[in-house]
Order: sequence, then C-alpha cells, then structure tokens
Amino acid sequence: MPYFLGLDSSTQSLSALVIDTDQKRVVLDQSVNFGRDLPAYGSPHGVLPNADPRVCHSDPLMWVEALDLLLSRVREQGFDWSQVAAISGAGQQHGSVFLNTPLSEVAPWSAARTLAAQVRPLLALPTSPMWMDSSTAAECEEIARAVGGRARVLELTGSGPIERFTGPQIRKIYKTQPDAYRNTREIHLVSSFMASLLAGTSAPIELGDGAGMNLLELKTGNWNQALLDATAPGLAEKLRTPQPSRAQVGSIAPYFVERYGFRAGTPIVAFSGDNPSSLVGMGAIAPGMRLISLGTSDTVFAAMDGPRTDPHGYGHVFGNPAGGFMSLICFTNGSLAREQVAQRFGLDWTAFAAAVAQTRPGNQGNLMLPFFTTETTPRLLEPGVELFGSPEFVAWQRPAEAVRAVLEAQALSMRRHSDWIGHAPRQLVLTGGASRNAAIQRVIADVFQTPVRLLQVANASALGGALRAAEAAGKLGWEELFASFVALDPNVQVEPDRTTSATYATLSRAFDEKLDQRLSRTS
Ligand code: ADP
Ligand code: XUL
Repeated sequence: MPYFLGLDSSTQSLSALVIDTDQKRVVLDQSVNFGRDLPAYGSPHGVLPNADPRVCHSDPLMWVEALDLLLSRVREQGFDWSQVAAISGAGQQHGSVFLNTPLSEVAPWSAARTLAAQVRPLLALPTSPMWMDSSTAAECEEIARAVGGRARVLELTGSGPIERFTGPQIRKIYKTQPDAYRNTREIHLVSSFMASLLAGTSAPIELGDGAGMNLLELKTGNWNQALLDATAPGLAEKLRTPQPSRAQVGSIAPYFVERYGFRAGTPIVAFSGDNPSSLVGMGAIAPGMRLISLGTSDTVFAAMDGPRTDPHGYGHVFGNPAGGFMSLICFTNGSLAREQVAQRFGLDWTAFAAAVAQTRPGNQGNLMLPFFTTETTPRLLEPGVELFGSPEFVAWQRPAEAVRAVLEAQALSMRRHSDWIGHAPRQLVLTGGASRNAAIQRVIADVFQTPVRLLQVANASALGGALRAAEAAGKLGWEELFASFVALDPNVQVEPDRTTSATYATLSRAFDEKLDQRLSRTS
C-alpha cells in the first residue's frame, strides 16, 4: 500500500495530507479550521479569549472534535482511508493536555460515541496552556533559581527558561490549581496527545518536540531530574520516557477502523512538533538550508550539526526528527502583527501587498517596533508598538508606510536574531500562510540580501508527518522521498535588489538602536 498520512494539529487548524509513494504525488490535502468549522468553542483563532492578554489556553476537546470532523468529511468525499499504510504527524509545540487517567488505562474508544464525549471525563484540566501564553515569568525565574540560573537551563535543555515552554506552564498549574495538578496522572504535548487519540493508548513524547519543554536534557535525551524537581513534585510519573522520532507508538485504535474504514493494525509513528516536522517537510534535515515559516507566529529555523545555543538566550535547540538537532527562533508578532496593521487600515492582503509597492526600501527612515503582543524574540513581557519618523507616519496617517514598516521591522529582527545559527544561508526558503505574499518575499530578500524561494507544497508540517510515516515504515529513504515530494516552486525566485544593501545597513543600525533602547527600559 503506497499511501502515508501526515496530520498537523496547529494553532488555527487541523490538516491531513496524504502522499502516494508509488505515483509520487500528494493525493489529499485538507483542513478543518477551528474558528470557522467549530465555532462552538469560541476560539476564532484557535485560542480562548482571556481578560489577561498573557494567558493563552485552548480547549483540547476542540482538537479532538476536529479529528473526528476531518476524518469523517474526507471519508464522505469518497476517500478510502484503508489505503493508508502508516500515520505520523505534528502538533503546535509546547501546548499541554492534563489527564486524570493515563490513556493506556482507559477502555478502548467506543465507536458508538464521539471521541470528544469520551475524552471529556478524562481531562484533569478543562483547558490546555498553549505556546502563545506568556504568563509564567515568575515560574521561569523559580525554575532557573532552583537549578543554578538561566544559563544552566540553556546549557541543559538548549533553551533558557521560556514562558511558553511546557515546564514553566506545568509549574504554574501546580501552583495555581493544586487540585487539578494532584488529579493529573498523565501530561501530554499536543503532538503526543494526537498520536495517543489515534492509537487509543498513551503515546510517549517524541524527542524533537520534547526539547521544547525546559525538562529534557539534550545530551542524554531523557528528562533531567533537577529540572523535574524544580518544576513540580511527582512530575516524572506523569511523563512517559521520551522516544525517538522513528518509534512506532502504537497502531490505530479500532474506533477509527469501525468509524472511518482505516485498516486494522495501521502503525502510528511518533508525532513531533510542527517546526521539527516542517524541517522534514521542507527537505532540510541537513545543515545549510535556512527556513522561514510565516504562520500565526514567524519562525526561523535550520538543521544544525551540533547543539549550539543562542548567546542572547532567545533561540532554541530542538531535536531534528531525522537525527541530530535544529535551531529555532520564534517571533510571536508574525501574522498577528501583519493582521493588526492590515485591519487598522481596512486592507485585504492584495491591498496590503500593493501598499508596499507604493513605498521605497528603507521607508524613508520611518521605522516601527511592531510588538502588538508580548514577544518571544526579543523577550518582551509587555506589548507596545512604537513608531519613529515623520509626524504623519507616527500618527498612523500613512497606511502604505505603516505596512512597509511592519514588514521591514520583522525582517530586520529576524536577521539580527538568527546570526548565531551560523552557516550564512545561500537562500531562504519560505513556508506558511503569509509566504505567498509577494511583498513579504521581496522585503525579506532585500533585508537579508539573500535569494528567496518557496516550496510547492504550502503545508510543510503535515507533509513532514507523511514523509516521516513513509520513512519509518521503511518504504523509501529520505533522499528518494525529498526528490519525489519536496520541490521548490519554479515560479518564485526572488533575487535581492543589491542596490538596497546600503539602505538596509543604515535602517538596520537605526532599528538596533531603537530596539536596544526599548530592551534597556524593560529589563
Ligand atoms: P498556522 O499554521 O500558525 O495556523 P498558517 O501557516 O496557516 O498558520 O498561516 C495563517 C496566517 O497566514 C493567517 O493568520 C494570515 O494572517 C496569514 N495569511 C494568509 N494569507 C496571507 C497573505 N496573502 N498575505 C499575508 N498573510 C497571509
Ligand atoms: C515554536 C512555537 C510555535 C508553535 C506554533 O517554539 O512556539 O512555532 O510551535 O506553531
């Protein structure tokens, strides 16, 4: 059987992508959008509203219901799930699900009831802290203090103590909802939760995604006892031993065989984080390629030959699902910030791109610090947008200049904060919802003075899941899989405009100065 399924449970949607390794083509690429398709969860962008902007949780039942909805929709369209030979996938990183019963101890899912109805009574906590949450500064400090400082956490785990990471989030639940923590017997990442649902048993956390918890020791690939102790009591028993990416974590639960027609015994390969999975989906498992994902957040990432860490302490080291490590730098104000500017002036994406064309590189010195929400890179726990330049621009009366300013600031920040990865990139490969926007491609190419390319398949994370399933099943090696499924889009080859180099060098200095002033005010 030549079909392999990759699932991606991301911030705003759940996607399914199926590859046919004989015909070398993608035969299915479909999504359920949480806001549009599951409005009852009151999460238009996949996140529950909260009076405190630093608190971001999601309803895990929304992810569960999305799985039923997506599988049934695709089946109703006539797709035969029994052709799928193996399944893997990915989840948004860092988010956690707290269960009062290990899934290995629950009765098999009943095909007579929905999955959400069966998972609801298992939740020790009704909501899941997710990656946009930045409310755990105190917990980060406490963990750092307990193990010997922020630098020690960075050295052990590849990341400093980070608010959105799972360890500090678990500590906050332990402190603020002690009963819920006490009732918790199993904690999952979104990735291991989705794999567990499919397998109908407890799937372990995978090493690539596990590195985003501030709990996993990179050197040993296992939980670090000092960090476990610093986070919450009895935590080791609530986490299973992390497993390598190629591990088969179970086979499909009878529920999915009966309801959707999957083949009994279909193997489930460990799910990873969406970023490690995208590394695979972009064919970038070896060092040398620099990737930029423009999703809800923006991320810059690359495979690494060793676990080098960010001297600024903003970036992260995760596991590379194909072996070794990857770097990742997350910019929370990605599409979030672009959308804010577009909405302010009532622009759709076409008008947004046209606005950039009405202005010149360097924006005549007009500059923005685009922190519409709290930021990960650089670490800013208070949001705040600042404008510098002409009085009209500063008064938000120049839509076109505001649009250019947000894009230039984002690209300048990415450049400044990704230097430490090393390997000066020969080209930048973009993915994610905003990557098709020609104005964004142009600004990135010019600010980095590096050619920009796009992949043909937009959903790199789900594709990465399908490729990982095929590789783990021993069907084909990475080289053959990449040759068949990972092609650069021949229609998008954006060469940098060399005449803008000096302009951006000047703007970059101005940006650094304003940003440094801001950082010194807040630190
Ligand atoms: P995620 O995987 O984080 O859910 P996606 O990669 O699907 O996110 O990207 C979704 C985002 O892409 C939307 O929030 C939207 O702001 C942005 N987007 C979609 N189309 C465009 C476009 N043409 N130009 C700029 N941004 C876009
Ligand atoms: C990475 C991060 C986000 C999420 C959501 O550290 O927080 O990229 O994985 O996509």
